[in-house]
Amino acid sequence: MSYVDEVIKEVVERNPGEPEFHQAVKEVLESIRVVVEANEEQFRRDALLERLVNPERQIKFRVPWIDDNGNVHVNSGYRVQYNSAIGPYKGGIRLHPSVNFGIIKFLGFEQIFKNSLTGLPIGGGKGGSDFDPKGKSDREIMSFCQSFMTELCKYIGADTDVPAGDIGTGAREIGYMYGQYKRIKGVFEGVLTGKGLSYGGSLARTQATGYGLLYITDEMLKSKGISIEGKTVAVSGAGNVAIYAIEKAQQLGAKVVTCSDSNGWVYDPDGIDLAALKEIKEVKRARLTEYKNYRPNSEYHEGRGVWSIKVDIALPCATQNELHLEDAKALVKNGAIAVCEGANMPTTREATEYLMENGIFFLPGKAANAGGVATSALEMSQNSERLSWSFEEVDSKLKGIMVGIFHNIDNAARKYGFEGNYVVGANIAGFEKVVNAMNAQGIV
Ligand code: NDP
Ligand code: 2IT
Repeated sequence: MSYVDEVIKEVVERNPGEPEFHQAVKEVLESIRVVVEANEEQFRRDALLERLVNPERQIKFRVPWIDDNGNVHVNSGYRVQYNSAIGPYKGGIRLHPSVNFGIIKFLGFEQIFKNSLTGLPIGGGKGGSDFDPKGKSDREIMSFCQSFMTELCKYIGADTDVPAGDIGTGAREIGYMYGQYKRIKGVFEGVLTGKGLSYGGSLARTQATGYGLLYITDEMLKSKGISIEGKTVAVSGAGNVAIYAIEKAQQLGAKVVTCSDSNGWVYDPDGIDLAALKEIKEVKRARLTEYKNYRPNSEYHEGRGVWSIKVDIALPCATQNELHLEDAKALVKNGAIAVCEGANMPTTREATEYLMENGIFFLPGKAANAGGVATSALEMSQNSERLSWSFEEVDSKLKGIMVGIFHNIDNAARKYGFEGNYVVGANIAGFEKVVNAMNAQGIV
């Protein structure tokens, strides 16, 4: 059995019941097979792949908190410090009832290669809790966040591990967590990113993932001689990534006709009304059923279906495994040209293969959504020098990074004979820097 297959087998056997983690490891290791085979003797000797797939450290802790009626609840908190070869652990905190070690490990593993692709000095990590923020009052959110940070603060720091937002964690949660960290540790340092602008946050971090997704999509299309202007776009999700993906797509002259949340989806043939969407989601924290009150011509559908609309470009921006084989078939049938992942691993393996086999340009999340963490790294730089850069400065750096990522993964794919396969290109390009650093630092 080849070294890659041996390690995949071991990961599946040793991590039972964690299908998302298996999926992420399989995709990466199979993509880098050509590099591993060229160095098989040395990699085996140094157990390079075993060290890559086993997190440096994983922490699970109890999070007790009190609701508004005085009832005590206990959730689980997680932090996986995956790989620090190229910098301090960096990655978001997900608050969602589905969170378990398998989910956090899949996200942390992806984060290693994504962070490497940014070209900035950040290692890979991820954290979260099975706490469900939906329907909770501000005070309950604060109670949870303070308890979560009371334990997490023992393991993080500006030079060791720097968490940020992800599903269920936005500016409000980061604020409460930051306040508690500062109170316990007594230091004002850049220990979290995605902070508010008045206490060390970076301009453009809120927009960064969505904007970055459009910058790299635009660059990829340009490389094929295609303009994004006038194209029709389907977006899934209605959170941080989706909203700012829609905003930048509209600024670039595209028409976005869908968005979704976990209950249903909206089709607005005239183009999504972004001000209405922001008010529903960012101000009222309400459901998408409200969208019709603002736009009587739009349709609201319960359940799945966002990929059934005829569009040129699909941007999945909600969650993992949300774009299935049947969705890929519908997109191909409807003449789509590109699928670019704003979320982490939103496209199933079978759907990804079907899309690429049918000539769809496919940008994987670890390249396409890297703008968020890249801008987090820029926030860390600003915190270190105790300065704040202008929106234009951060945004132009973000754009440069996304354009750079596209050419880096495009070149890596070509170099190894997989021209146009950006999954292979992203995994190899991300891996090469990490492996180089791991080799230089010895068996640790
Ligand atoms: P938000 O919490 O702001 O929004 C998530 C959106 O996705 C909501 O509309 C939510 O609907 C929907 N959603 C979440 N879980 C599910 C589910 N199981 N089924 C259907 N819909 C779901 O999160 P973000 O926008 O920050 O994150 C979205 C994706 O982007 C995630 O995969 C995240 O890991 C990834 N990402 C985020 C970055 C960031 O900077 N925030 C950076 C890079 C990637 P509902 O409200 O009903 O739950
Ligand atoms: O998946 C991701 O890259 C994020 N949730 C952002 C992580 C970060 O540290 O900004």
